[in-house]
Amino acid sequence: MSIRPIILIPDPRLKTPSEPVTEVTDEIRALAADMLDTMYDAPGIGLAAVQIGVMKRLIVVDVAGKDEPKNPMVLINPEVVWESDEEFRIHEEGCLSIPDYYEEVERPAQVRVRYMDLDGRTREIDADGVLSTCLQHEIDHVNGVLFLDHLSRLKRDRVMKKFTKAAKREAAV
Ligand code: K2U
Ligand code: ZN
Repeated sequence: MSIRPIILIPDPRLKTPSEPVTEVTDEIRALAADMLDTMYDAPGIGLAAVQIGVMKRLIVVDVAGKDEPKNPMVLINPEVVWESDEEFRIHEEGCLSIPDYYEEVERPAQVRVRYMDLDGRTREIDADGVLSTCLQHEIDHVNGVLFLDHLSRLKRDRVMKKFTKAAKREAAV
C-alpha cells in the first residue's frame, strides 16, 4: 500500500462525476488500501478516489476519535437514498483538495447511504453527526461536487480565484 498525491482545485477532475465500479477486483482492493493510507497520512477523516486522481465511485471514511481504535470504512458506489428534511446540521468543513480553507456548511442531519462493500454485498448505513457530514462530503466528491458549491457565489469565486492564481504560479516555475 502507498500514500498517493492528493490533487487540488482547480484540477477539472474534481468537478467531474466519477465512474461506477462494476466489479470488486484486486485493483479496487489495492486502491482502497492506498486511499486509507493517504487519508490517515493527511490526516483526514474521509477521502474520495477522485482526490488521488482515480475517477471511480469509491470513498473511504474513518471518523473514529484520536483516542479510539481505527474504524475504517470502504464504500463502493455510495449513494444517499434518504435524508432528513426537517433536521439540518451546520459543521465546519475543510477539504484535502482545498488546503487551509474552512467554512461552515449546512447539510441534512441524518442520511441513509446505500453502497457495495469490498465483498460485493449491497449494504445500507444510517448516519448522523460527523459521519453524516463526512459521507455527504465524500459522496459529493464522486458526483463532482465540492463543499464550495454549497457556499455563496462570492465565497466560492474568491477561493477558486486564489487557487487558480497559485496553480498558474506553480506552472510558470
Ligand atoms: O474529502 C476530504 O477532503 C476529506 C475531508 C472530509 C470531511 C470534510 C468536512 C467535514 C468532515 C469530513 C476532510 O478534509 S478530513 C479533515 C477534516 C477533519 C475533520 C473536520 C473537518 C476536516
Ligand atoms: Zn473534500
